[in-house]
Amino acid sequence: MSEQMQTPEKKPIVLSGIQPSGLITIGNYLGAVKNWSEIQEKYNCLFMIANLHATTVRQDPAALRRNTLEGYAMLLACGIDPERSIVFIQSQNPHHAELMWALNCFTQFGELSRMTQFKDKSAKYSDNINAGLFTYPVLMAADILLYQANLVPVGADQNQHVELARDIVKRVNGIMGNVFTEPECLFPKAGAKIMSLNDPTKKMSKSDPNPKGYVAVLDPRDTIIKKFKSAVTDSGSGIYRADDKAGISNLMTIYSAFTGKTDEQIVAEFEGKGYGDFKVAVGEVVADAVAPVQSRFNELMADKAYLEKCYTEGAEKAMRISRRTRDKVYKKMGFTL
Ligand code: ATP
Ligand code: LTN
Repeated sequence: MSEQMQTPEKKPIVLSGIQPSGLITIGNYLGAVKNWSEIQEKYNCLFMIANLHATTVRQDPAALRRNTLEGYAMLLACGIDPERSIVFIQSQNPHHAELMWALNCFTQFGELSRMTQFKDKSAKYSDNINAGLFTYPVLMAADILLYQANLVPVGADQNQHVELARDIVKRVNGIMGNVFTEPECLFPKAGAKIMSLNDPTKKMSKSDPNPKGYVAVLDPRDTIIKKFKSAVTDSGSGIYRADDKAGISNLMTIYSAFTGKTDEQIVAEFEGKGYGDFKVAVGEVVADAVAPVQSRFNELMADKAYLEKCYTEGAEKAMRISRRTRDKVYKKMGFTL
């Protein structure tokens, strides 16, 4: 545990973030945000809207501003409590970009070239392979290391980025002495990787241009059920998990994550039933689970002054902690402060 964060109780420090690159999906919810709200008692938590990360892909500024506010409201609607956790918007704390510059100088070109997300996104956005897309993991390392986070609750797709942050810590600590805490991933028990509904070999992604691939937490009930009904599955029958049943396996993961039922219980429940029955059941369970989140979200969006107060205070609290790390590193590097 770092001696740098003076908190009332010495609980481990948690930091995570989500990009405002679209509407939060049930993949983000199960892989990350639901878990965040559940661990607030146990840890000293910081959660942020990673809007700097979002611009590695071209964004419309008005849409980014709206998605940032909606993303923030969504974190609170999902149960993150701004009194217990520090909830802030990344661009409101300049220390992130400042520490990133220092860490850039301790990160190798070869390491960044190996990042799967960089390879995927540069294939997907081949007309805009910008330097930000390449150094994205360095900014993510800065996010984590600024707060001396011990744990980073993310979906499985972010493991490689957290591993890189650990490598940066070892390198910098080796050169400058003990400046950073080495972080570890914290994966949810169920739902660390939810796949797309129209291609179960691909991860569900909120920036998927085809909205049939994802279910947004804010999708209306009938849209949710319709999307599950048209989810791509194989031509076989029977509800059970198997390698050649990626679609059904993904639906089982979703059903299990929302109901807490095990695979055996699900198999028994749907014995003798068809894919159609199962898809409707999954849709209903998901729609029921997100309904209270949707109403809380609508209440929050109707009170912009409250949201502004929360994110302004969140940024102040975040900066009070991150300034210590930024100053320490800048001094050690020989930068005049
Ligand atoms: P984008 O489509 O813009 O890349 P995304 O949907 O992948 O966005 P992020 O903002 O990159 O979402 O991720 C936020 C959090 O959600 C991360 O912790 C990530 O691991 C988790 N996450 C994203 N997609 C999934 C998924 N399909 N299953 C489980 N967790 C996920
Ligand atoms: N890259 C992450 C979002 C993110 C993040 C972070 C997660 C940005 N900064 C710091 C954990 C810790 C993603 O989910 N794609």
